[in-house]
Amino acid sequence: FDKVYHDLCEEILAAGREKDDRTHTGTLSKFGHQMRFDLKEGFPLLTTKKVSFKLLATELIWFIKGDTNIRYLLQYNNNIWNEWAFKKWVESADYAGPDMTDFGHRSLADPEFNEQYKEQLAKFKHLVLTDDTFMATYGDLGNVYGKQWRHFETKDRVTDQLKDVVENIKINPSSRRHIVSAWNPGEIDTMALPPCHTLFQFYVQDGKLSCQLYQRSADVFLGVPFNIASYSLLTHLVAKECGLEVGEFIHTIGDAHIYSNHIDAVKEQLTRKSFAPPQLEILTNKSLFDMEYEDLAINNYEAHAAIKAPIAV
Ligand code: THF
Repeated sequence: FDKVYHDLCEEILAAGREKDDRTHTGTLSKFGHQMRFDLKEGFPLLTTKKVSFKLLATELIWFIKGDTNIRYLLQYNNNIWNEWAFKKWVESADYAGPDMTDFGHRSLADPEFNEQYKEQLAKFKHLVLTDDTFMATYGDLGNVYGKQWRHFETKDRVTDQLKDVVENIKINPSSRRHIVSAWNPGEIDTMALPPCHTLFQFYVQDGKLSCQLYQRSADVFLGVPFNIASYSLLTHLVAKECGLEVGEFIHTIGDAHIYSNHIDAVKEQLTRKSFAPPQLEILTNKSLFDMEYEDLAINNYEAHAAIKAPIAV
């Protein structure tokens, strides 16, 4: 599994083109790439750096619940969506603290500012966790994944795409329409961040469920290891719900990029030798829709140390 990922990194390092981006961090980028992971061979959690199963599993369960508020994530000490909620807060009229404009870049460049930023972020997290009114307004990321998967709004109806797709896999497995789209053109401007993993499709053959994701934009060092494991976990959960075995996870990417400040980290990772992949264990017979993090376990996960790198905001 690691090799498939390393090949993508190597291709981008060797042939990626320099490209400016929304965050003005600078990237090396390749357009159009596909990776395949046979889920019968184990669970694709990378072993050449430690990837936190807890963080990606709690994020996936948060999507499945249809939740878009970061309070749930914070309750699991999961901070991966903080920056986007924090940005809405510090840009709002209710915010009265020190100026946080461009906090992503400034916190890296200016140690004194970084202290202020950490203090404001800690206050923000505390409010989201303890103040229900504050949480409802500023903990919410808008119409992001959870909303679109479970309550996709069109002119005169609301569609529970995930429930429908699960029902349809059971009733008509050979259908070519097992699709969930997070891309809702009418609501893009109401999201903290337009969805990076845009659309996914399930496919059933020989009693095995496969899943293909189309991801429009992929942060190869920080995001992609999460995305691979997250959609593989989703495939396992949906397969179990539908009484199927798992097949493949196919990851198709549009703009696959390595941020300029991740290049050394990627090179370090590429020198490492992989271990055998771990296994996923689902500890319950609960429905997919009632699943909690505590119902999942990763066994025999042997991995090299985590590698820290800054997130581009
Ligand atoms: N924005 C950017 N620039 N990259 C992304 O990957 C990304 N996401 C989500 C939304 N916006 C994005 C958020 N997902 C980490 C991992 C996934 C994220 C955000 C951050 C991250 O920093 N991971 C660290 C560990 C962090 C920790 O321990 O708290 C890591 O080393 O893996 C892609 O969907």
